[in-house]
Amino acid sequence: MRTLLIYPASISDYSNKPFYIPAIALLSGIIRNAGHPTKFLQFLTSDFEARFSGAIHEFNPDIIMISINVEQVKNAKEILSFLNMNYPEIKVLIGGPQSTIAPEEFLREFKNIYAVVIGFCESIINDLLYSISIKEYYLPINNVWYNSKEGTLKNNIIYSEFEDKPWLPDLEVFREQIEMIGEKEFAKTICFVGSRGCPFTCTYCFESGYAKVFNSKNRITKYKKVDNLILEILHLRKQLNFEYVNFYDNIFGLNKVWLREFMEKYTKHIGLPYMCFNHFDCLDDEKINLLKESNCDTMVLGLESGSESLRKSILNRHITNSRIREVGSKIRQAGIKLITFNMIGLPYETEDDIIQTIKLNHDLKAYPWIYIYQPYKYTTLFDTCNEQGLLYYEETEELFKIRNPTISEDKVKLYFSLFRELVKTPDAVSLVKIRTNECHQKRQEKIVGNDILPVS
Ligand code: B12
Ligand code: SF4
Repeated sequence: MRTLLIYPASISDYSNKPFYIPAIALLSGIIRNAGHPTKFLQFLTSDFEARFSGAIHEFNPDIIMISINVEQVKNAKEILSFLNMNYPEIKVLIGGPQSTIAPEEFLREFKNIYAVVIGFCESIINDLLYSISIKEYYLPINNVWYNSKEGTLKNNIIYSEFEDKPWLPDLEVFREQIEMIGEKEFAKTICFVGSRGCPFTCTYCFESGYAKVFNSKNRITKYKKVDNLILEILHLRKQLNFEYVNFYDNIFGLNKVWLREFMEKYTKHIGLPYMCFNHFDCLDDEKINLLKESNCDTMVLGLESGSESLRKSILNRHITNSRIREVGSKIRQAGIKLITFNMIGLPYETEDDIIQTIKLNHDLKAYPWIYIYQPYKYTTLFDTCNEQGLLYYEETEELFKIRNPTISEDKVKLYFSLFRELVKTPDAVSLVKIRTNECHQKRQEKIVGNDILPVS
């Protein structure tokens, strides 16, 4: 089963450089371990046809696997159309965050897709390869939906546990990419996950959509055995001399018992400095100490908005600003660098809300990552914006955007471009702030279910 693995270009590619992709490393590791050859193509631009045809002729794959996230949909769909036209005989399998949230959209649009894997793939890939090798194409495998002549064949969807054994990532599959940018550069993006899932359902995040896909009751955070995580890191370290580790769990070390064991074993066997994502509401003194002692040097935390009421009513994030300040100062005292995720241009956001976000970042002495809110289909906030008539489709960018009744798009763009400078010198806000009546529209609130949502 010769398998060609594809990572399509992203529409907002920021780096234009190849990087380590954990899902590809994992897939290739599983497939090679079962004795099948793999090859990987990462497209950095949408201009893929010549390279793709060349790779197909040279490698002659039986199966093509495409990993898709939301920013890659446009390019993934171009690739799927191209395959449909030119190589309809090759089995195409898709997976990743976007095919998990929208499996039917892909299966409906592209009849050449053989199957979609919904969620995590570790325990599935070998069964699928086996079913293809014995030409029993529609075996009932959890989390796999097939395209068949009779329509979509759906199997059960479960939020699977990590398996007891380690699945070792394959680095060899990135050989071309490593040669392109050099080992030192490639080593900077090495990353791992120790858990998956999230106990929260922030409205703008895909976790709010996954709660529907997986049935929220079963969506409890799952943890990898610490020993297996350590084995994975050691396995890659033998092949590549990376000096820094990135942990990509949604909330790293959410479970304190797991974090204690991690601290002990990571310190003993690895010890490299690392960054992780975390959550202001999930950190206490002991956890911050455990993170520091295990050599965490940077934490990335979602602040999103400095306006407590907006955070609560629009984003379903219930933490207070005083708690954020308290936790932020403990992180700083521990000597850990603090990076925050921030969004502006949120539905019903006012200029004053943006200024609160700037000031809170300043007080936290955080380095802010700033984004303009992008409503993503299949999230709860997208549905709310849609119901309230705020959405429009921007043809040129092929994206949904919001028409905000409380602030203009130009003003949001202005704050976006000045955001980092204003966090450094928030007094300069008064120079930027041009008072118009648009920013004083008062937000009213009503309660819908458990969430408090705004009325226009
Ligand atoms: C790290 C990260 C980033 C990093 C990326 C760094 C990098 N170089 O890769 C940064 C911060 C830059 C980033 C940016 C963005 N991200 Co991000 N990010 C993540 C995060 C935290 C980890 C991703 C990861 O590597 N996971 C570990 C791997 C092993 O898991 P995985 O990729 O999901 O793969 C598993 C399965 O999906 C499946 N699988 C994957 N591919 C395939 C393919 C096949 C064929 C099969 C069978 C199975 C399969 O198998 C794997 C193992 O079980 C996730 C959330 C999370 N914890 O997963 C969000 C996440 C992927 N990001 C998300 C988003 C929305 C974004 C942004 C669009 C945000 C923004 N507005 O700018 C950008 C887009 C960037 C881009 N250019 O594409 C969403 C994507 C949702 C979606 N529907 O696609 C996620 C899920 C967060 C969320 N809950 O909303 N992100
Ligand atoms: S805490 Fe983070 S990962 Fe969890 S739902 Fe909120 S934004 Fe998503």
